[in-house]
Amino acid sequence: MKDTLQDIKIRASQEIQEVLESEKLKGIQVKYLGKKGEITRVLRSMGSLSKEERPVIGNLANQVKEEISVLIEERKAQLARGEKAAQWEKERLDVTLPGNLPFFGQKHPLTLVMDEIKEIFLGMGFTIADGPEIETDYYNFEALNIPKEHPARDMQDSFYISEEIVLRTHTSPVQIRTMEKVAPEVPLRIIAPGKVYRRDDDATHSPMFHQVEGFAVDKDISLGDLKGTLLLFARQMFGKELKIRLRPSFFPFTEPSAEVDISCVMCRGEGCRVCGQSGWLEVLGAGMIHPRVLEVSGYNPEEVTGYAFGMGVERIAMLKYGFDDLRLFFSNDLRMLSQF
Ligand code: 2NM
Repeated sequence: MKDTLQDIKIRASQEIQEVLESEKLKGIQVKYLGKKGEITRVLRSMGSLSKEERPVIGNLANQVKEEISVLIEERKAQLARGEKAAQWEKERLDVTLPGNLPFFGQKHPLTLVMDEIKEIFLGMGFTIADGPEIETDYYNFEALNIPKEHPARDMQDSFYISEEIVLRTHTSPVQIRTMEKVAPEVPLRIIAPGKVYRRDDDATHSPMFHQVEGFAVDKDISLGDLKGTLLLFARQMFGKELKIRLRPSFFPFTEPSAEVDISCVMCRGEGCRVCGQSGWLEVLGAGMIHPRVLEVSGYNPEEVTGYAFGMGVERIAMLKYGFDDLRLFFSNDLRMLSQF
């Protein structure tokens, strides 16, 4: 029996060492130490032993049982350490790896041009103002000296919400609202960028488009101030060498009024397809603010004067980026958008 116990001890310790998964240790424990295990079987068969041998074999059996138990516990702990390490290795987080860069998108070309225009005027001391896109007839037309019979007031040309409420057709109402708030304080230098709405829809007209209008009010503001300001703007926007010219025109809210041309950005004034061989591109409308507009806004036209100008952002962007169809700006085509 001694030999049997020795043999059990040797086989058990060998099996325990060879086991690679802690799960399988349970099977070994049952096989040797369980109720029907090998040690138990030896203890049960001790009836055949002599009185003297019984305690000797009993002690030895308990000793072997204890030893196997200890070996199992040790091996269990050893395997658990290894399994934990393997788990950690599998889930290891390497914080030095480069991250996954998310898709950021980029600014729309109209936003880029709008930002650039704002930046230029901010640099010249202008402040940015905004106002509602849904306007009253008064701010959109009446205060701007646009008479009842003017074609802009026709349902064919403007989007009406009701008889008195209209989608603004220009950002000029922002200028009126600003003057009303500030008058009679001077000087005043404001630009009003934003969306405007007109009932037009073709390759060069969209029912929604963007404008930046600006104005200055002070004592002794002259047409020369206007021309100098617009020349500085045009040169920062399109190039140092360029020239501008003012041609007589008409707007109800300015007197005198002018169309402002810049020398062609494609041919530098030589004449080409873009400028229709004239060497000039029309990019702005401008003029001296009509005395009646100053008056309804709270200024005394005997004491102060002002200039005002307005430009279509889409037109500027088309010239800057060489677009020939304005609908490209609004078609959400990533082949175009991803180039900016
Ligand atoms: C233009 C052309 C000329 C303009 C006038 C005013 C106001 F409110 F001060 F009278 N704001 N903007 C103006 C003048 C706009 O756009 C082509």
